[in-house]
Amino acid sequence: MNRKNFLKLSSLGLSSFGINSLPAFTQKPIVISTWDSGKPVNDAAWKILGAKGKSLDAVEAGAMYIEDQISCCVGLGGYPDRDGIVTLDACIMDEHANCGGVAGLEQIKHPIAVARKVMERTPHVLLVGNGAQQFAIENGFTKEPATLSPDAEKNYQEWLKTSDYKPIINIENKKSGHGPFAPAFFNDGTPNHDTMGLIAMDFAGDLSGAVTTSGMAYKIHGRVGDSPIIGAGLFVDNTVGAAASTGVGEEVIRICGSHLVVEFMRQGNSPELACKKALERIIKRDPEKAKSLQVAFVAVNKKGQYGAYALQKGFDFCVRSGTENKMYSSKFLL
Ligand code: SD4
Repeated sequence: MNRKNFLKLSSLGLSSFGINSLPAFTQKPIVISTWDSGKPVNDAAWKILGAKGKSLDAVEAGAMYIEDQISCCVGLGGYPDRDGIVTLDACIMDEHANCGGVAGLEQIKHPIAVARKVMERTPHVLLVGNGAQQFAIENGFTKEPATLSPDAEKNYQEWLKTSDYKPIINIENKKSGHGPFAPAFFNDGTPNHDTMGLIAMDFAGDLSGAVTTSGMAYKIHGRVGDSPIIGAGLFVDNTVGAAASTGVGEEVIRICGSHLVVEFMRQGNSPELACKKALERIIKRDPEKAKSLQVAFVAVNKKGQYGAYALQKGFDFCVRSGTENKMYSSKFLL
């Protein structure tokens, strides 16, 4: 940015490297996370990034932070499937394209940490169901009771009255009372979203990402969304950038969403434009259907430029770097 432009921005009170701007230097470290619940998640990741730690450790720490919030819809406090069982999905990926995931994992508090163990201790990428649980226990994780959080129990009982599976736009979002999707924040201030995706670049310039979720509430038992699937819910290419998704996972899987966002960045698009172009694929396939659902992406490139886009209004994301610690409302298409 030249001096004239810098002065122009300053006189408008705008940051020279806020949202959508392109810093001339590489902005690192940096962490970007989905939804308004991302702020404390970023803070947890920042403890590692700010101390020159690795992005892989940072994204795992951020995901574990939210999995620990038992009254939150990520992790064991999340909403159950239609049989009343909480099944968790997670994945993690580092700068070497090492990756691991778990799907349909029951009664284990930290699916993201199990995903990392799958990455580090097995020749595989994805473990599911009983096998994933058995692997977790063999690797030192404790089997937790199969009880629902009070909020999940209350909402599940309510849902059983109609047993209607109808994801609502921004389901995770805003104070809808009950139904599949409870308030954005509980009375004690605990955030309530059912998916946390975060992507980070560390001091060394290495990218990693993590996603953890209880998945769509009241799904069919055994249903797996985009979140634990590398290329759908998360993708990292250390030469290009990283992306993560949230929203109706089936639509993300159909377009290999996060991989597609990274490929659009590889073609020279900004992170924001890359997210937008991926969403346009969803709209193009079925414009009518797209009107009734939410999908959103966050992305970061190797310069630390970041961006996000959503199908619908109401998606927020959080950014923490050496120069900012903020929540932004994403642009949207429909
Ligand atoms: C899923 N993508 O299981 C997740 C749900 C989600 O915010 O992101 N909700 O399909």
